[in-house]
Amino acid sequence: MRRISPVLQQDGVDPDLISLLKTILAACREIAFRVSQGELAGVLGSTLSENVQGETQKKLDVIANELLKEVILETGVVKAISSEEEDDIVPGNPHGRYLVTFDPLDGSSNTDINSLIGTIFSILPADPHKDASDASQFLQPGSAQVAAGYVLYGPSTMLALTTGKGTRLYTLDKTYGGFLLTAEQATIPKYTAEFAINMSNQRFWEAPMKNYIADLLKGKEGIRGKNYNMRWIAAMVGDVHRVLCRGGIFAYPRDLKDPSKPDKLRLMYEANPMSFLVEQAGGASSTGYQRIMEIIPTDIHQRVAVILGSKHEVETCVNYHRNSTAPVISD
Ligand code: AFP
Repeated sequence: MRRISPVLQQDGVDPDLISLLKTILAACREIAFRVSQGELAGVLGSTLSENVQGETQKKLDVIANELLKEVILETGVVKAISSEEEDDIVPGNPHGRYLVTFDPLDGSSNTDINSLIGTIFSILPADPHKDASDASQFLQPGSAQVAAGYVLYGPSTMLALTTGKGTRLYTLDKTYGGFLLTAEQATIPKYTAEFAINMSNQRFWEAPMKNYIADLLKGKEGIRGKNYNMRWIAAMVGDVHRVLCRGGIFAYPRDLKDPSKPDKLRLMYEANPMSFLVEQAGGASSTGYQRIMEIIPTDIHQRVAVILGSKHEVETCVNYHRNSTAPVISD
């Protein structure tokens, strides 16, 4: 089985980017170890602080954030980082060629129940004309990403990675200490009969999503003509991993439960990197109204509605958004 460096070299990836990715993965291996120690390492439970998103920080959120921040800034190739757990961007080397955004621990509420969590990261090119402390340098569309990935801390620790030449899956070999290539090309099937959505928000969704899910629930007897199954891990990283492995549609749509916060997932830390991985695996990703990777961000902590996964299913859901009264099913 092949290690990461030769695979990336074969793809013609910039050596500085390869060494940056390896540094991020070294931090993730450390996070994987702390996660596996659980209560023994005293890392479970919450801190007394909140992050900029107004969410209570878990101890592991803080540990993972500090680990990643420190090693990424030490590489010397990074001009600045932006983390879900930091209020502001953190400047690095003024001459660095890359910007890194990350969610250090996605699904952190799962830590207390020993369930799936992960680290999501995205790498953007740095603009040589902007100052390292200028947050506007991060406001690039997802289509500008040069690499994106996640490390899933599950029964085995897995990496999904893209540099724009397909999405590959790697598994951490704890005996050797590195990630080994275990799926040359993740391929999301075009068709699916599985959806992932938090159904408890149903009454707060917009009409197109209500209509789309209502039609899925009608099963064989309804307009979709087949029975659908449902899954919900409450960690996007786990739900997207399932989609990469066997297809499906994952959605966190806009809802009016808290009108001051209609969208939940973060564009730069979650939606963009996951959209890049999903599109590179043959899937699709949209807000319902726009391809996610085409959104020009206006704020580093911006949130968006997310619908991603099997192409036909995402396109069908988008069609409901185009015409909320007459559902259109693409073939
Ligand atoms: P945390 O990282 O704050 O735990 O949030 C995880 C998440 O943003 C995303 O990974 C899940 O899909 C979603 O929240 C789960 O949300 P619900 O609480 O609605 O299940």
